[in-house]
Amino acid sequence: MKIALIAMSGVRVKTQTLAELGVTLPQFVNRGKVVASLPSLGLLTVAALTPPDVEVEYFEVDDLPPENRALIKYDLVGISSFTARINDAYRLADRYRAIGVPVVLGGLHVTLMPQEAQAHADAVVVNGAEGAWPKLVEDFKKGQMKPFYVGARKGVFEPGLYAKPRFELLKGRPYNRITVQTSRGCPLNCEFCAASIRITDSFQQKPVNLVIDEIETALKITQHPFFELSDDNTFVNKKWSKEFLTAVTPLNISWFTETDISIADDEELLNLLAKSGCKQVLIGFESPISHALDGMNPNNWKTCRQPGYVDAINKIQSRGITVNGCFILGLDSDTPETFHVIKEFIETSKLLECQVTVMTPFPGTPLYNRMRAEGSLLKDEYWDRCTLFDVNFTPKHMSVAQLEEGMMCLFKELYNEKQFLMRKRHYMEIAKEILS
Ligand code: B12
Repeated sequence: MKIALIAMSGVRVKTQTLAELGVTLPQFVNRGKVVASLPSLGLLTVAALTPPDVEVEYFEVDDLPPENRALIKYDLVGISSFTARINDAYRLADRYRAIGVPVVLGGLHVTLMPQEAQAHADAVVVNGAEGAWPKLVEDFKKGQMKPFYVGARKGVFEPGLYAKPRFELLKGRPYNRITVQTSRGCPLNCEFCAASIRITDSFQQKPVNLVIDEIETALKITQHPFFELSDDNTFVNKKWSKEFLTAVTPLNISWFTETDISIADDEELLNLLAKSGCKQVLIGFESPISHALDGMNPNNWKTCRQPGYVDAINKIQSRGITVNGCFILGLDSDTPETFHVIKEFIETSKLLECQVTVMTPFPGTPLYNRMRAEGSLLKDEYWDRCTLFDVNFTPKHMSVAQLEEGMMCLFKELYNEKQFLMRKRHYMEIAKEILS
């Protein structure tokens, strides 16, 4: 038996002017090119959960010939997609089914919209593939595959459920970056968050020895890869974090991850981080305006932390770790003046990099449900606009056009060579201090 696993990868933006202008700006393109080639860790995990007597092949959808009939030789096709490309995924699934190849759909979007996905699949898997995929394959072999499987929402890193992603499926492919996951979920529980928090009941942490083993395995397959941890928030558990940083340091790798500003409170952690090969941390500041953060987290965590943003950036960057600060445009209290405030903050805080995106109601998030109830979604199920760059709702204190234009202007102001050189110069001043 042979299974084809297909990743709907790549970066996306729907709005034509944005595609032409916004995301063709220098810096944006650079980052886009680098990350666009990231493999699907979800499917490498699905592959690992497949019984060993079944052959598995991994594909990036954009590498497949337009007529995918070659894949007719596969007994089963599994497709993974995020929301932005789910309609492409459905079309692909429909094509396979039309030629008699059964299709299974899974992943973040499918978990949150299983009924929608069922219209395009022979079987749908919700939550993690752990706890569902092995059974599905066994059922399929017996000709008894069911239309719906429920995967695990906890214990996914524990024996019996955990499977080491099959990095060897990437051998010979041109990936220069590899993702490794150390945790699922995040206790901050931001209203807009559409990441792995939506497929887990509570924060789940992978034991350090398993993470190190995965990195060592990936190192054997690709030449000097740069590692990206695909966590929602890596350093939630400070004890685990210190153990991990101590264990990863001797591997001599370069890596990047996503976290929150609480790491700046812990000198010991920052020292370990600086030695560990971590080059950059991505932090969701969301807004430099305190009241704009009200109600974002159940306990207003980000509002309370906002006064400490600049100090935290200084502390982290002064260790030689750059901070990529994330900001959201179109928050409830944002007005046309907000764009300027964000630009000012990015400049004065001396962030080396910034990622500015538009507020996006992804399916299954409390934000989506609230906006739907308030009637502010431009269209129900506007999935191809769930890219973080395309506006798909009416902001409270701006028109859609004002938000789009403000975003476009801000992009031009931030993502140009002059700004980047300025940010780099700021950072080099810090770096000189570290060396002296
Ligand atoms: C790495 C990453 C990427 C890589 C993706 C590589 C890939 N093909 O997977 C790249 C850089 C290409 C990327 C692109 C984009 N991304 Co991205 N990305 C991530 C990131 C950081 C980690 C994802 C990951 O590896 N998770 C770990 C794996 C193990 O989890 P998983 O995929 O959920 O898989 C598990 C289950 O879902 C299930 N499963 C998954 N697929 C399948 C399939 C089958 C058949 C089965 C049975 C089970 C199953 O089993 C797996 C194991 O348990 C997340 C943020 C985060 N912290 O999660 C954002 C995230 C997924 N990205 C996001 C977005 C918005 C985008 C873009 C739209 C950005 C853009 N404008 O271009 C594009 C997507 C475009 C597209 N092609 O659709 C959002 C998606 C939200 C959503 N609901 O859609 C996230 C959550 C970030 C955020 N800010 O909200 N991204």
